[in-house]
Parts: sequence; C-alpha cells; structure tokens
Amino acid sequence: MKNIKIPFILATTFLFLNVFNVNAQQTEIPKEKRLAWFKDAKLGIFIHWGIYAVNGIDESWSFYNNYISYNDYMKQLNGFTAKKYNPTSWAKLIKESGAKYTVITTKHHDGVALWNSKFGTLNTVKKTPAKKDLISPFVKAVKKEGLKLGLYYSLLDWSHPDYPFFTRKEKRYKEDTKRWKKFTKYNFGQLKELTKYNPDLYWFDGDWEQSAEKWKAKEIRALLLDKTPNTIINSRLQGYGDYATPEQGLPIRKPSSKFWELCMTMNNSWGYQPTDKNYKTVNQIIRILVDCISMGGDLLLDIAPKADGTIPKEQVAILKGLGRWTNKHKEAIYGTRAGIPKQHFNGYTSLSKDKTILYLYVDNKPNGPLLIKGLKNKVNRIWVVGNGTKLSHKVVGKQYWSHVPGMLYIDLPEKVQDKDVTVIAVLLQGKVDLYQEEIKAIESN
Ligand code: FHN
Repeated sequence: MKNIKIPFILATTFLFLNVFNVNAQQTEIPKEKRLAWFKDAKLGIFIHWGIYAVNGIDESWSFYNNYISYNDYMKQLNGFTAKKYNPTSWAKLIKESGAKYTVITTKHHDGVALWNSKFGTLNTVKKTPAKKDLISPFVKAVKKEGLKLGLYYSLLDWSHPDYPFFTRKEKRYKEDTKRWKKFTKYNFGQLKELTKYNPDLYWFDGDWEQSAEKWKAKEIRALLLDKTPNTIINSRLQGYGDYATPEQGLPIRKPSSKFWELCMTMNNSWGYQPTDKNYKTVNQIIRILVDCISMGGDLLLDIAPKADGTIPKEQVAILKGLGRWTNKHKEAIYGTRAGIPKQHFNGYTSLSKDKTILYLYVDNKPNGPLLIKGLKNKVNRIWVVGNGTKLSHKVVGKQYWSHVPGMLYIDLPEKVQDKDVTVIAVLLQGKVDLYQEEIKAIESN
C-alpha cells in the first residue's frame, strides 16, 4: 500500500497545478511591493555610453536623421576603447551623488550591445578595441555599493538586418513576417541574456515604432517577471510597464501615475558631446530634484561617459555637488511622499511616510517669516534639516470661537539657510490635517 503513496501525491499535485492553472510564473508579485524601493529612491543616475561618444555626436539619431552616413557612424566602433573604464569608481561616484539606483544603456537604437551577446556580432567584445563585456563589471560594482541596478534596452534596432526601419529616409521592408519573426527571436534572446544580471529594473526605450502585439510586449513582460520576479519595468513597453517616464520636461503638475520618474540630461545631450556646454547648474538640478520629490516622483539624471570610460569633469562636479545636498538632507529625501497643495505653502513640500512630518523646501532668500496656512494640526516642533536648529514660530489670526485655523509663521534666520535649498521639518501632532473649506462671513463673535 505505502509503495503507491508517492506517485499518488505527485499525480494529485500535478493535476491541481494544471486544473487550477496555479502557475507561479503567471501570478506577479504585487506592483506596490515590487516598486516600494523605487518609490523611496527619489534619485537615480542614467548612463548613456556607446560608440557615439567617439565622435561626440547624437546617439543613434545622428545616422537615423542622416546627419552622418550609417557607415561613417559605425566607424566609431574602431575608436571605442574603454581603456580607462573603471566601473568601481563609477559606482562610488553614483553613490556619492545620493542616487539609490542607476540605469545603463546595454544597447541603444544603433544596435551595439555592451555585453558579449550570443545574438549577432555587433557588440563591444567582437567589434571594438575595448574587446570586453562592459556590463558585467558594472553590475558587480553597482551591487557592491548597494545600489539598485537598471538595464536600458532599446526594443528597436536600426542596425539589425531584419528590423524594418533603418533611417528616416530608408526602410528595409514594410511587412515581412519571416524577417520580423527572426528579429523578434533576436530581441527575446538578448533580453533573456540580460535577465542573467538579475536587474532590479528594465528600462525599455524605442517602443514607439511597433505595437505591443508586434513587440510581443505581454510575452516580454511575462519572460522578465518569470526570470526576475522582483524586477520592475518602465512605461516604454507599449502599455506593459509599471511606471511613467516623463522625459526632459519637468512636469508642470503631479503626474497621474502613482509611480513615475523624470529622466533628464545634465546638458542637452544624452551621450558625450564635448561641444554641448549647456549644463544645468547644481542649484538648478537640486531644485528639479526637489520639484520631483514634492510631486512624489523620482529624478533619473543622465551622465555621458567618454569613449575611454572617463566621466566628463563637469559631470563629476555636478554629481559631487548634488551629493553635498542629498547627504545633508537625506531625511527629507528618501522615503518621503508627495507634499501638500501649494495653496497651503508657497513652495515645495513633502511628507514623511507616516504623514506626521511636513518638509518645506525653501529655494530663495525669504523677506520675512515663512507662512503655512490652513494647517489644522498642532505643531510640536520645527527644525532645520541637516543642522538641527530649532526655529521659532507662531500662529496668528486664530479666533478662539472659530474652527478656521490661524496662520503659522516660521522665522528662518539667514545663518541657517543652505546655499542651494534650505529644508525645514515641521513635526505635527498626528497626521497632516488641512483646512480647505471656503472662508465665510462671520455671524457671531
Ligand atoms: O531616442 C532615445 C534617446 O536617444 C534617449 O536614449 C532617450 C532617453 O530617455 N530616450 C529616447 C528618446 O525618448
């Protein structure tokens, strides 16, 4: 009797799994759980590194837009040496900036892979003097620094012989099921290779040229979440992503998506372009970061390494300047949530996760005390983040017989102000409670 026990158990388990389709791969880890680190991270560093750094021209677009011939663009392969590439120093600098994650281009639209892909031969190992996989050592360094890892992958590939588009003027074909199938197989093959790095985030790009069905976006999502179940996927997978990716334009109002990230260049170029000196100042970048924090989002700030693997000195200086401010104000950055409406405080704000601390970000020299209006909470304490100075404050205009809150004024002496953005913490009695009724005529005193 006992000899038939095990096959019976196996049979019933197999039956259960099939009948109820209890397939672990098909039940995603809830988005809230997978994106928890992303919601708290607030700052990431984007890295656009590729052969386009050799001539310092637009990444992929320079040949797509016929600024340069494809063949001349590809001659840059011969100059991509990575001879001073030091991923450990990159990871340490990224950490010093205060970033909690980083996203590197593994393959841009030009189809040049930065790892030793078995699909095709257009990669830095086989076709450039670098002669090495540049992704693996970066992954190792990033994980050693305790940063989250993002891999950028362009779905479109303007170099691939079976991809329909080539340049703005030339198409390889309009419809060809056989060639498209070959290209899809290539994409899936490379994506499966990338899962081996166990990235925390896949940053897709270039999804605009085909539909979700053509990309097999649903199957791509299933593959990635099967191989790396805790990972997250950006919005650029034709509707099968997890979070929104506004680009180069600081959102005017809070994005509708609960999870979002603004990706932005330091100057006007994604890749290394020495002629592009239009750098944003550290002060401007800090204020852009604060704006994103106040709206509950992340900032993914781009750097553009040179062909030899060194990071331009202007970009190193910006990352270090950013790090000064993020390190001083960490409690008012990581883990915060979107702030209160601007009608209550004429500036940027955020809230602690438990909503009992209101953070104020002051990016100017106030002419008098700061004003918060419509705050129903009692205030327990107010201090300057990063130096702990307690600030004097008082409520004026509160009528004892009225439920309308008074106006809270906070003194901010010049000597405690930060040279970029001063942050003030307001510890509330209980969770933030705002008065938003219309103020009416008074009928009794
Ligand atoms: O075409 C790309 C561009 O080169 C760059 O990589 C940016 C980064 O977000 N993404 C695409 C444009 O949206």
